[in-house]
Amino acid sequence: MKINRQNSKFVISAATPAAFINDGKPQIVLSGRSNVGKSSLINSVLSNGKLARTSSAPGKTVMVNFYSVDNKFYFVDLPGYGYAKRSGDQKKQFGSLTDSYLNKYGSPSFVLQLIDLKVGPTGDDCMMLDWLSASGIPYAVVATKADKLNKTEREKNLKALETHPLLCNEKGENTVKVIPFSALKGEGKEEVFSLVISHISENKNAG
Ligand SMILES: Nc1nc2c(ncn2[C@@H]2O[C@H](COP(=O)(O)OP(=O)(O)OP(=O)(O)O)[C@@H](O)[C@H]2O)c(=O)[nH]1
Ligand SMILES: [Mg+2]
Repeated sequence: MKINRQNSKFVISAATPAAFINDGKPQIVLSGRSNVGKSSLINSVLSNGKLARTSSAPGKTVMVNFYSVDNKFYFVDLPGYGYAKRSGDQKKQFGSLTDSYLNKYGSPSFVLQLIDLKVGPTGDDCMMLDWLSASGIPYAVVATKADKLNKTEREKNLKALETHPLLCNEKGENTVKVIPFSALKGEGKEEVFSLVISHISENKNAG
């Protein structure tokens, strides 16, 4: 499938489930804690530095943002979880918006679950991984900010992630793809894009 990444645009910031897009086109979802690099991944993979708003202050993405890629699929940027400075009410609101999208009113086709390679999976990340494995939605893990680690740390943390019980079967064999990624260096962006395209193409054939 030929996709022109240059032809991508922001479509809508959904603050309520009524504003979610449900037009049958595949929706590739970015999930992960605040500041893990979800918006940066969208910009990097689409080679469009300004498309998704990023910030060193966590909690930038507070609504469900839809980006159309060449009119063929959407990137869906979910609000990050685990941001302590939000008020209780805000946390509930963001949590419920994400919950509405994933569980009820959204149309997730494929989830890219982002985990900071240096930090490793947090409690919230594990909850998401647990939920994903039960959801039936296909997903992969993207290990972000790989540029922050030296070679030894990187190998060690990648291995720990790939052998994490939530990413393995009962035999301890890895079952969920883990892609090392750096928005800063551009590492992994073609692999992530290929994965997205192959998912979309497969579904086209199936449907
Ligand atoms: N070193 C490094 N920094 C990165 C990378 N990706 C993102 N960052 C930085 O991490 C910070 C957060 O990035 P965002 O892309 O805004 O993170 P987010 O997951 O969208 O955050 P929320 O919108 O708050 O949920 C920014 O300061 C980015 O510049 C990376 O690959 N390497
Ligand atoms: Mg963001």
